[in-house]
Amino acid sequence: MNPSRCILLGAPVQEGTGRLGCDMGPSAFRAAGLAGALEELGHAVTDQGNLVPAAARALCHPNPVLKALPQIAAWTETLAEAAYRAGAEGMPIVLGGDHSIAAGTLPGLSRRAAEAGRAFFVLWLDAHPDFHTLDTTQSGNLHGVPMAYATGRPGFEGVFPPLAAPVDPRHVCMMGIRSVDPPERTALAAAGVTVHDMRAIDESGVAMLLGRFLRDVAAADGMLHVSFDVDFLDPDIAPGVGTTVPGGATFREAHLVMEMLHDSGLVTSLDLVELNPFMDDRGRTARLMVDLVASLMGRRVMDRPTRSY
Ligand code: HAR
Ligand code: MN
Ligand code: MN
Ligand code: MN
Repeated sequence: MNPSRCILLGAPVQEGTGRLGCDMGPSAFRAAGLAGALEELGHAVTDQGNLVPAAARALCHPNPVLKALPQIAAWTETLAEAAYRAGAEGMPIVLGGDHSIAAGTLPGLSRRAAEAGRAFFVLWLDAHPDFHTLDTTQSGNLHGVPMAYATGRPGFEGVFPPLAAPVDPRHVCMMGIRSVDPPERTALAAAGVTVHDMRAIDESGVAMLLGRFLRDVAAADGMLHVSFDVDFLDPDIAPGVGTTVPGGATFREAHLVMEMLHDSGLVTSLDLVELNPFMDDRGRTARLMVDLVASLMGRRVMDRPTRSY
């Protein structure tokens, strides 16, 4: 990967979860030295600070459990526009905030790709597929819906902004999945999303599964967005997250994913989401996330010939 211009965008969103604390995520990424780590690797960094959401307007929906719908809809609009603009200036790195921010970043960046005439691919690193619609969510936490919205599943009309360029679900690869609700499971299969659950990782290893996806992205000359939810990682190494699910990616599995992404040269944008500094152990999770981003952006143990996938 050539030196990039990294555009840091803070998205202090916490209303998409059932608990407080993710609004401190952008500060924790900064305190853990994200910008310095990128600069050390030769990248130029512009930190645009934290975004401020558009004014929320009253919204009604028949599902009574939905939480903070007006606030998340307002953030979605703001984030889509900000990600779209940043995509013209360099590589957007969006610092969440909970995963509801992907309801803004994915549409903004897929619109950017569509205007460039490029296919848009998403690598979704998460314990959860976040594939609920506003009608199927039982928790009402809107960090559980962004992928359903961004791929154009019905039921978001009149609530979230219309999609300029829905993400093709067949261009989405999920890894690390280990907590799926029944309506999500059915819908993922019907939509043709590639889901590598933890069992698939156990059986085949991340290198084989990711290599296959990266070859597809390269063959289509696609743009690749990585949406990295902290709970992709095993909670033993990454406790700073609200929704811990046992049996996640190990330290080396996660670094290998990042190292392969770097070598592919395909990544054009990144979300870092669900970091909850209130749950963290003296900044340990924030520092691990910064180290993983460094691997994605070119930090390596030994020089080696660049591999293409
Ligand atoms: N599927 C569950 C729900 O909808 C849990 C969603 C949890 N989401 C995140 N992001 N932590 O991946 O409530
Ligand atoms: Mn998520
Ligand atoms: Mn998750
Ligand atoms: Mn295609």
